[in-house]
Amino acid sequence: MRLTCPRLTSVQRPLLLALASAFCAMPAASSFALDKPAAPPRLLADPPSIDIQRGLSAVRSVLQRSQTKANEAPNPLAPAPREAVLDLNVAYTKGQIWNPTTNRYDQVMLRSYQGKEVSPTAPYVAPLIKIFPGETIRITLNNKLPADSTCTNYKGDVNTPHCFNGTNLHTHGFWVSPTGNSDNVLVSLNPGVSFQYEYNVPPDHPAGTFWYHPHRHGSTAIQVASGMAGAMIIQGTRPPTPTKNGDIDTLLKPTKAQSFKERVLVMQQVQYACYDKDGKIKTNPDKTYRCDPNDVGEIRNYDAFGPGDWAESGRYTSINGEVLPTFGGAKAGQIERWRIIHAGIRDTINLQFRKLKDGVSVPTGMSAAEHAAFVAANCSPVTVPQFLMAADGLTMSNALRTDVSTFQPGYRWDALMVFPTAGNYCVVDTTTPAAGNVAPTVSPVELLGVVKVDKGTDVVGDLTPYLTKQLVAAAQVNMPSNMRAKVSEDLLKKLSFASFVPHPTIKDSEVNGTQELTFFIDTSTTPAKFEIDGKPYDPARIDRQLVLGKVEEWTLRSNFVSHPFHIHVNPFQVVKILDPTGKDVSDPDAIDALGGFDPQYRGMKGVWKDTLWVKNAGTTPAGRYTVVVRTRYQRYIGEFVLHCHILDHEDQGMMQNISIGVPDGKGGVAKGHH
Ligand SMILES: [Cu+2]
Repeated sequence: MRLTCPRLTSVQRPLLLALASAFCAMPAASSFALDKPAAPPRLLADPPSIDIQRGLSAVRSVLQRSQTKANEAPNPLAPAPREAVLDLNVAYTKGQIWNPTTNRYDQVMLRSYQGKEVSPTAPYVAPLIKIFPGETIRITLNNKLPADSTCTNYKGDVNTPHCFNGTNLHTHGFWVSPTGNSDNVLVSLNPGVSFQYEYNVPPDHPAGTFWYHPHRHGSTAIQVASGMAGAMIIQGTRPPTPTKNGDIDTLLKPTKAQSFKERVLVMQQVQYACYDKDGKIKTNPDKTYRCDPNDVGEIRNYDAFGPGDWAESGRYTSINGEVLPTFGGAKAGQIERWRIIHAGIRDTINLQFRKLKDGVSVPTGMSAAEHAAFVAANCSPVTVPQFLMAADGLTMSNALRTDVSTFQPGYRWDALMVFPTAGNYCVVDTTTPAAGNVAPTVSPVELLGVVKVDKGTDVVGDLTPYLTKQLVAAAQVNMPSNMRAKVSEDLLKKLSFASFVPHPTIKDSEVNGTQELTFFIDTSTTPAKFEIDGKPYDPARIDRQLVLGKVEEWTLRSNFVSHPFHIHVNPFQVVKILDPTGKDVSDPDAIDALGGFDPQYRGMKGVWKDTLWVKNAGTTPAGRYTVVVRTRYQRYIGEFVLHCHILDHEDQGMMQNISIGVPDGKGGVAKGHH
């Protein structure tokens, strides 16, 4: 077998070069596990798109008909203009999940979203919903799960997981009303209940990558861990003008030179288990979960959502419901937009792309530990860089070039990818240090899939100038004539997307208030208490009364391990992230050649997000980082929540109610009188 050394297409650090030459020098015989047969490729597609009835097209068809039959009345059931209407059912679904360790599908029965669009072979990812700014989306959610007395007659602690068959819907990252029949997570849909949500997505809503999932306090984690999550994409059609920023989608439209292929990836961690007759989880001698051929995997309760349990289970992160898939349709030199969503709850994903040795396929029947050995032996240590262009759906002011992108639960990154030459590329979840990981232990290396790249135009040399040149060429074709020069000049300045950033930077002079928040897990009690600011969640308490129109600086900390902070409605902008010694690790230039930077925080300064890791390198205040963000309370009033996005922490109390009210003119909130 002939081995091809990876072409060094990017600026590489000396250490990586040394590793790469060692890799190239490796004899073919050291390739791992070549005696095992190759796994059948499961080609990955985007999640199935849901069938949306659109008012505009419905109106158009009525109009067309009226030209021929002038007297025909319009269909009263047709959606109104600018409405997108769809149905989602929630039910138990029998399906299968590929198990690379046993080299067969495991049968499973899990709560899931159902519909004719959902793939019968990969049902544990919800359908993709694509809409436009200015549309009203009506989603009828039908809870078809079986009756559950812990929803209707619950007497226990609100922070003990319960009502596993109760549900509701959250549009994560949407900038819409949090109340009434909009993005209101304080409603509960008990089994048998249907409810129509109405999301009025304003015409000035940013385009981008968002997602949806259940958010009923008490069952959020068990449902999301069953695969109940889907991508929600707001498609951008607004070009930038000299006075108004536009959608980056208008730059990334197909041209003769570039297709700008888009992919949607929903990454999930479905932690199903099979039970013996005594109700115990079946395991292998190495403690990984075992399902025998006639078993049906389930997620019965929260027992397995503890620290380290995900890695111990031996389960695999799935992408669009498939484990270890092959990504087809890529071509050398083509720029692709990858919309990547972390919809899992129990593991941090550190994504890397590395060339697979020529002639090597992924063997079947590898254990989790063997996966790490396979990656070490066969995936080049030289990474294909990712050019991150949107954080949590929101276009960034500059592309952030990185060898590894860190996904915490709830995070999204849109990455521009260019595979320089034909061949196969490993999609790797590389190791995470304990403080950077949900677990919180060092996470093992996992192979998530393989990208098959066909022959195209090879890119020789550094990818940054290539990408810049291609984007400038696209700007010449796709941008309005009065914006071509400006957009091109920006791109030539370190890949700046200045004309596409949706929210203006919050200046020091704008800030007129402060908030502080501290996560904590009190392990001195049994069960442990999951707290924010010293208190577990109380549905009857408003933890923060905020005033519409104010702009506040929030300081976020954790006194016990790390937690991803998520707030509904208004996104926030990162100001600084100080490590325990007071050093700001969010600067884009906080790099040194030996990895002396924090990959999950580098370049976060100035970035807009809705979910952010609040790190503590230990279990006491001494290990805590100080995360400073700013946010504007704009347009929407009402009660909503902030919480930890390790969703079993949320279900157990790591959540607060907040309320935004209309100002009374005296610094407080006006109350109506009757
Ligand atoms: Cu947490």
